[in-house]
Amino acid sequence: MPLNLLRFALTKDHPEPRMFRQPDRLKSSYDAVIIGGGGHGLAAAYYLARDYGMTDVAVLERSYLGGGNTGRNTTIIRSNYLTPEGVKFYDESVRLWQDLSQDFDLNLFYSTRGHFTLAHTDATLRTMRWRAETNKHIGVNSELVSPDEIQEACPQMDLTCNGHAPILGALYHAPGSIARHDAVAWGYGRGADQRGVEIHQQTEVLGIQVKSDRVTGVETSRGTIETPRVLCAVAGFTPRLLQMVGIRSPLYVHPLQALVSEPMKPWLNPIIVSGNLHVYVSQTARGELVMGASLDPYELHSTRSTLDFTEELAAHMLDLFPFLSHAKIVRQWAGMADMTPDFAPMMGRTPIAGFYLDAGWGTWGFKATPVCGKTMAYTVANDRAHELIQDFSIDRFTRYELIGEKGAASVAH
Ligand code: FAD
Ligand code: PYC
Repeated sequence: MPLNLLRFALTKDHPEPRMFRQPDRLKSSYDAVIIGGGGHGLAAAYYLARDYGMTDVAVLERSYLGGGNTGRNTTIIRSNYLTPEGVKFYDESVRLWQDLSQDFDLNLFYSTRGHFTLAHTDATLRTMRWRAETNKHIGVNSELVSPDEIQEACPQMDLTCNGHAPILGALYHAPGSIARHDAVAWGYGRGADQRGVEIHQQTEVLGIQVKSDRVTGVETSRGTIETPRVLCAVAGFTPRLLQMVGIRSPLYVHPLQALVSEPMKPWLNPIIVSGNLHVYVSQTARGELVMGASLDPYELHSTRSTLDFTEELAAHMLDLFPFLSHAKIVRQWAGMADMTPDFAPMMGRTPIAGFYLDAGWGTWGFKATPVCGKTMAYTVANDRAHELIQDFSIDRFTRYELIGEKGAASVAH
């Protein structure tokens, strides 16, 4: 171990500044409280402070920053969705991602790789063509490509999939990217903190006070806070928080698992997704293969991992990449995905005045972190839904105006 590192470890005074302050007490009131210190809550805090000068804001996190789905996701960023509402929304997010490292003065390892969604059946190919046309119409770079073009971009792939699921083509989305998830939480957290927002970790919201259908405060594990505005950005915990304010929603929570291989020399540039095989993979700058699959097929509020998942995923990966049969898996984990029936988010104002919701992010919300922060900050500051999220309001379910995004939300469900 280098001497400097040892010296650093043994000294009590660590001179490096922390990413953000750790205030030792909560105030008795704030202009706004954000529940959830994941990417979405922190991004909203950052834009509230930066764009609207709202700095008397507390972010309350029951555990540690980014420890929820933000730090558990596989970081695929893209805008090749199916519905015009979705494509426009995610496209704005992809635009915002471009400048984030510079805005934060922090390397987010944003890396544009190109994204292939493989089609192994005629039906899938038809959906890919539909997506490509919707995307192009809105100005998003997506196109249908042939097996030869896939093979050229990824010579290691067995396009017959061991003979039992031959690849017929793919949707190719050149802007598809990956990034470093923890750094996104740290960047937004530090930026919010530098502008005066207070970030309180190990602070769980246990109750939300409502009088005459208006939010008045929150009860936390460290005391009660008065506030006229609460933004709830808690992903897989959303049903519990909605219960506190008596709002019903059609959300259901399923585990979503992922795993990572040992580091290897770079061989895979693009991101590869196969809905038919229920598998996807990308290679990080460190050389690890990050892999995932579909949701676990039952509702469960838990982050446990299973051997079933690993075995199935490995089998499908070997269909695509037989040469990986000796690769080692080094870590496995799960997050809790807050799923909506139409695979689109639930965002904006709610029937409780001053209570705002950023939820329904299921398996697809990391890429939306910047645009959610921007649009939710606008919504909280103006008490009016930003135009990009108007179609995602929670009352669409009572109006039966769903946004059918299932064919494009992530892998297959
Ligand atoms: P989180 O990051 O989960 O933050 C919510 C926070 O709220 C948590 O830190 C939690 O501790 C806190 N909290 C909960 N209850 C309370 C309370 N009562 N009081 C205080 N704090 C509370 N999306 C993509 O776009 N691309 C992908 O490739 C992708 N891959 C995924 C892979 C996996 C395995 C998983 C699980 C998800 C994936 N997602 C992906 C989805 C994405 O991770 C989420 O949609 C996104 O991270 C949600 O961010 P968030 O800030 O809303 O939630
Ligand atoms: O949203 O692209 C996505 C995704 C892939 C895997 C999980 N989510």
